Amino acid sequence: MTGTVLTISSKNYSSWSLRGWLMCKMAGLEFAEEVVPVDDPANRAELALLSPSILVPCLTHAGIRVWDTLAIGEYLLEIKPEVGLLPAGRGDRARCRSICGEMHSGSGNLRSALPMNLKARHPGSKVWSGAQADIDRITAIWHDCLAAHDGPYLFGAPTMAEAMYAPVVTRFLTYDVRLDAACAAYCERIMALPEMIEWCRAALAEPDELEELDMEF
Ligand SMILES: N[C@@H](CCC(=O)N[C@@H](CS)C(=O)NCC(=O)O)C(=O)O
Repeated sequence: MTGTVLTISSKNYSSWSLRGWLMCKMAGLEFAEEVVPVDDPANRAELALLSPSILVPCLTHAGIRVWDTLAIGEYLLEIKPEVGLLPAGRGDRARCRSICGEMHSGSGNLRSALPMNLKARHPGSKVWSGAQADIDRITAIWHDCLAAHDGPYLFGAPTMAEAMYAPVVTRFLTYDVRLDAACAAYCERIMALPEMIEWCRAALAEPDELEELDMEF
């Protein structure tokens, strides 16, 4: 495949693929998707050729390969500075980068206890205390940002923060996490984004769930 390509994996399970894909869509980048299924070990060899980290997402643009979601976000900022993937003011940009970084390197308990699975619904799920601490931190971030900018998104208009937190939104829905009105409304807003509708539709159309992937992924 030539031209601009985003290598991703399952739309049902791969939260990092969703983040990278949303960023590219939000930036208005024209790209082809290369979906590398992860259920076949042979695909790991193929993935190794496409993404040096053997992880997805990986963006190939103008002969340049960018792997790692935050690096893709920063690259998009360089090639599409006019799009506003980060908010306008320096302070808000710093805050946006900080909460994106916090998602990128943190919330490990949430990620392992509540793996992304768009097809699944677990009403009344019990959330253990480690994951609850991550949920409390994330909802505190959302409250601060929504209050500071009067919504409707974390920095007023959508930014890369929405892409970073979108998979968390889907987890809250999958695992029936109890949220207050402001956070529940924010989740609804994210799920109503046209890009999210497109992604979720494709995820639901994927072949049946793979039990072994019902874990941190
Ligand atoms: N820090 C990386 C994380 C990427 C990552 O963990 N990707 C997972 C999918 S969500 C992956 O590629 N897994 C492939 C595998 O385990 O074979 C990023 O920001 O892109």
